Amino acid sequence: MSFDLAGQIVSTWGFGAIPGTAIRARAGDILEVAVRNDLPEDLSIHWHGIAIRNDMDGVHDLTQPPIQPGSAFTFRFAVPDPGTYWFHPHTGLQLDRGLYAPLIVDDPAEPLVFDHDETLVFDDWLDGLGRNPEQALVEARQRMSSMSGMGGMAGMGSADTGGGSATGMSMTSTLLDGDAGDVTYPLHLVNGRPPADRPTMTVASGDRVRLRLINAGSDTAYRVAVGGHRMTVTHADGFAVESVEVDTLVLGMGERYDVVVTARSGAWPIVAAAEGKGASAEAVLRTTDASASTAPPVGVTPVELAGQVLTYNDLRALSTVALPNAMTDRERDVALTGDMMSYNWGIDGRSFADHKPIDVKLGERVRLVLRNKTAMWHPMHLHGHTFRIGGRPDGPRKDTVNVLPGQNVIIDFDADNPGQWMMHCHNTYHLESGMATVVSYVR
Ligand SMILES: [Cu+2]
Repeated sequence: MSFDLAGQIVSTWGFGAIPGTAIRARAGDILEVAVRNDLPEDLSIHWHGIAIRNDMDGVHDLTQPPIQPGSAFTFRFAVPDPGTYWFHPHTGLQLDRGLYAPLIVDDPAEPLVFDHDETLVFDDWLDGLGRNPEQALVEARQRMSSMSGMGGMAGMGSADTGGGSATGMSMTSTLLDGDAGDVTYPLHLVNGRPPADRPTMTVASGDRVRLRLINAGSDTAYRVAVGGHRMTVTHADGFAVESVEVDTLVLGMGERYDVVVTARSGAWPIVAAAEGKGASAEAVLRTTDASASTAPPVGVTPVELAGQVLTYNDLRALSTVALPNAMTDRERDVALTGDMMSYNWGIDGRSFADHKPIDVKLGERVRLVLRNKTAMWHPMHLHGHTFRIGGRPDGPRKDTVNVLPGQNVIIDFDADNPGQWMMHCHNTYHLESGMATVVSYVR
């Protein structure tokens, strides 16, 4: 499909629009989605964050055969939990084109009060702007091997000083504790639109606006803020948390947050800064009583971006969605590994092609300790389950968690959804380079 980036027309892949049209359902619904593959290569669709039946999870050659070019597949599955989810391919580097869309599951007994319900999808864009994702992977490999030749990866020893720059060799972030990413992007998008064509939301002054924030990027964490406003975080990866107010928050790839802002009179920038990359995706929140000539300048940096940033420690699961107390039945370490020279990312020192599954049994409470042995952060995603992070009883429920260099993160979940489930880094380039394994139900 052709895609208009503020006047630059590129040829890319998408679900008819970029982002694809959101799918909206109610918790408990059975969803039926007919997918026809008009691409020249195999396709698979993964329903990110949904506790789905395994044979609909959309991981080719693990849960089902790929959808071949010219053929079709109809997904049919229940959506048990309300929340903000999304869907995307699970094949190659397809996600770094335009193949992504929101999947919003409404709560029939929604306790949250708001006047507007808006979804903002952030994405790092390079396809058609001088290169494509396959070329970007080649560049990332070269960048890494040249750094290894210089005596180590960027961020080694956490000696970075923060800031960040758009140049490939020094994409660093204090918040990410070092190397911010492997890939440079010419554009960052909100709902498929670059800053030069930023979207505007118009609301009445005083309205409560629910923003569903989704990071559909491939190699970029976004630091998000609304100029002139604090944000009340209400949900993490679709699951409710005790409300917490912050100035800004960071989304790794695959993460979602729902926040509520009470609109102040005026025209305000919504900025998703590409963490450590010196560029942003932008939108505008405008109230109906703002004068028509008022608009924040493109490229503005709201002070809130440098304000109080949400941490995982700030998040407490609402008691209604907290993981029940239980003894751990099975615990094991999971090492996040990488051979920087050859850009072979892996888990427990193995590439996915050579992976050893993490065996679990139905009914077990499972604890995995994710140990990042590399000098780069990884947003780790588990399919089919929503784990609790941090090892504390009120830890937030999530399906994707950022693990910083050298950091250990505990995830706990109930093995209550039998099947073969991918667990992988949601950096598209790390996944394609082997950073994945399988949580495998065994008898
Ligand atoms: Cu990774």
